[in-house]
Amino acid sequence: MRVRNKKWSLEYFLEVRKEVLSTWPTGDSPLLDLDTAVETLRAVPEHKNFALKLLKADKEKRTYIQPRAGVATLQGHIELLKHLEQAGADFLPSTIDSYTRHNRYLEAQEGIEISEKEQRSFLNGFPAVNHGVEGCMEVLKAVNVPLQARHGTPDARLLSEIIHAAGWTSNEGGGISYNIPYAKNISLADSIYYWQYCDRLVGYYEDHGIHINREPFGPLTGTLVPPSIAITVGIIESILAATQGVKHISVGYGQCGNVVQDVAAIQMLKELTEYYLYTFGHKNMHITTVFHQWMGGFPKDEAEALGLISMASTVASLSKATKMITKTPVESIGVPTKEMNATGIKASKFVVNLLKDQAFPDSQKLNLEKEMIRKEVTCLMDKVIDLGLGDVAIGAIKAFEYGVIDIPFAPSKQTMGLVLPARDNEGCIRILEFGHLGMSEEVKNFHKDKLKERALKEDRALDFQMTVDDVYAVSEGSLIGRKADEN
Ligand code: 8ZB
Repeated sequence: MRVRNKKWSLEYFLEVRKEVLSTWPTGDSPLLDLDTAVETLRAVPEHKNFALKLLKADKEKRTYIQPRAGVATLQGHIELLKHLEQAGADFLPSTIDSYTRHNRYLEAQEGIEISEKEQRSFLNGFPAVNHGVEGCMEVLKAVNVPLQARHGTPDARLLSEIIHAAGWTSNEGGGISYNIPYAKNISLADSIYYWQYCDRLVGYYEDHGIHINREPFGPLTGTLVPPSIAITVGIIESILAATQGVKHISVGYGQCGNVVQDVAAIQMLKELTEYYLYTFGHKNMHITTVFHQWMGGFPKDEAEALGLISMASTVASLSKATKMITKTPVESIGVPTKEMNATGIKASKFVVNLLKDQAFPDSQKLNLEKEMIRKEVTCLMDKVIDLGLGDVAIGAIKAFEYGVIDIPFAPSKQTMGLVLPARDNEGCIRILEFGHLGMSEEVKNFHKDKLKERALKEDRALDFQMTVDDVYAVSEGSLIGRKADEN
């Protein structure tokens, strides 16, 4: 197997780099010379450095806010980001379009051209590769907060080169989290290899004294993903990144809906990521957390959507997540206008500000959820480490192959797809069908008992229908997809 969790040698990295930069004309820019890029990044002021601003948020114990946003043209994108900064975004994104995510730069180019002609975006994001280092630099120059690329790209090597050389100091993604939820049949070995490259690039910059943040995509499919599965993937990707020299990592998590479970998950996400990194020999790491506002189906009504956004903001604040990714009142429709995007930011920021001096209190219930997450993650990580004989790259690939790690509702054939989640009587996400998931009998029994409690309460069968009802429940105004008469 060609993928191993070993740091790439500089020679090997530079050899592959030549090939990567030759795949599209913008890879030819003199700004991609590594010495030049180091100088560019060194000149980025502290307040526009993603990693450093996150450290500040972490110190202040505040939850900073970041939207998603991206359109096809350079001018349109700059205007959009300025608008969102004005609305209160602490960090800015550039959401990358779907053609670029699949390395289809020719079609992205056509998208830019028609968008310029028609004066509206014909792409669902910002095609950073086509705009090149020079274009991405203009975007950074136009704003006063740090910039990150957010996408869903299995092979983001050229994209990563371009954004970092332009001074963007964060990149979202990972070999698992930007494959399984986003692609149908790209091998995990390939996507892990591509992301080792992206991480090695960041490692190169860190070796030259430049701090760049990396963020595994925590929510995965965004649909009833049990917290321990999401956290395990974040830990694996953090270890893979740290091996390549990454120092600043934000691990993410998508809101599940039960407040206690969500707070427990954010706390354990940080604690367990730090624990495993330390165990694997990575000492001076900077770990922060990201809370994603509800990633499942949204209510159509804009006021209801804002209610959901405000609830998410409450939980993110109380959990002390370092950053929160916002949604908008038109989530159920599609890509938001800049005005709607700003509305989501303002509502979120208002709640976060009100709650900035409060934290969720310790309780027995919180501790129980935290301990369950610890047990579950330990089961999965033990299996991954065993399967890879200590190598988490090999272990992760095998774990997915055997279904020992399995992500529900994914389009990818690279995950078994046997796991079925459902909510318990208080709305915590539990596991109804384990498939081959590597959990202990103790864990399985806990989940079964919790789900039985709910089935009993509703006088219904414990079956797939429960999962289906739960998938749609939030968009219809309840957390738990109870039998119709109990809603
Ligand atoms: C996995 C992320 C899905 C979310 C939003 C979707 C959804 C996608 C854009 C965007 C603003 C864009 N999203 N592309 N939001 N501008 N270009 O990502 O609406 O909430």
